Amino acid sequence: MATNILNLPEAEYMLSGNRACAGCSIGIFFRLITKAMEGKAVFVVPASCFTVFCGMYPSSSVKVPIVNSVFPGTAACASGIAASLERQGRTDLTVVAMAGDGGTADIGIQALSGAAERGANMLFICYDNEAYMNTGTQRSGMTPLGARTTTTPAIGKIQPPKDMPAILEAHGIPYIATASPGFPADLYDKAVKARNIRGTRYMHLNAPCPAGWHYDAKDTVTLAKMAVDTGAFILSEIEDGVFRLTGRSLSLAQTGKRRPIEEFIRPQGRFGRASEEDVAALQQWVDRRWEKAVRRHQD
Ligand SMILES: Cc1ncc(C[n+]2csc(CCOP(=O)(O)OP(=O)(O)O)c2C)c(N)n1
Ligand code: SF4
Ligand SMILES: [Mg+2]
Repeated sequence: MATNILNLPEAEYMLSGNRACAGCSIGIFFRLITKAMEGKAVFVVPASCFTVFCGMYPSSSVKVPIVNSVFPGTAACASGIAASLERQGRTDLTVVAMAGDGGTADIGIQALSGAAERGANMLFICYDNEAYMNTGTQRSGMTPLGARTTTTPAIGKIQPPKDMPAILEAHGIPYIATASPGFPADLYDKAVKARNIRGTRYMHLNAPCPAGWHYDAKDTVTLAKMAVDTGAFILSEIEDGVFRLTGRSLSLAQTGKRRPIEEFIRPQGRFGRASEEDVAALQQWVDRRWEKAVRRHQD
């Protein structure tokens, strides 16, 4: 039976009450990922909103072990834990490094690259809320073109974000996936698949953030869906080097019913000063990536 939100496992690994802002997407995908792991995982987490979400010892909002690592060393710490568990024959446990975009694409990138090159047996998940949110919304290497942050306050960021899945693909790892909290079954299925593969696996999650993107907390899922419907975020997998579109992105490629980027950015205050030209530049960037992804899927 295909996975849908009604037949997800019922066991919960999150407790009620955590320190995230109202409407934060972290709780949505962490809940799905822990269900996919059946709670049999050790999480390694650097400084980020996710650390705050989990709480400070001795209180916690989660039922799985969390190791807090130094900011640049998440993948190195996870590799060491994976090697130690392997030595002890604990093949039942998955090591999941989970970092923000700053902790993945900027500050954590050398440790991640080293671990991927060594083939460390771990799942690295980047939840991408597109800025350094925990410290007050500073620009990161993943902040999109035109988005205002506290360090790009006037006209917004003038560079497009890095392509992290492409960077990981260049390491030749066996599994890479992108996923969104707006499409929970797709996210859950990819986490299950990643769990069952050996070596370094990478997932990149779109992570809407009401506090930093400046939208109403009730609209997180709507915005997550809109990111995919406009092609600003593309759902895909790269398995043993073979790229394919998945879920909603695949059906959009088949129907040609992708929405204009304006519908995704207008509800967000961070794009509040975007001019017609800025919107056109962003649309062009989205179109180029979309067309490349559709061509790759068809190859
Ligand atoms: C080496 C180091 N530099 C800076 C910080 C301060 N710091 C803590 S959390 C954070 C932001 C993290 O951003 P990101 O990884 O995107 O996660 P998010 O907060 O957005 O969830 C920063 C800069 C730190 N703890 N350690
Ligand atoms: S700042 Fe954003 S990512 Fe961080 S807890 Fe608040 S809503 Fe979540
Ligand atoms: Mg971030």
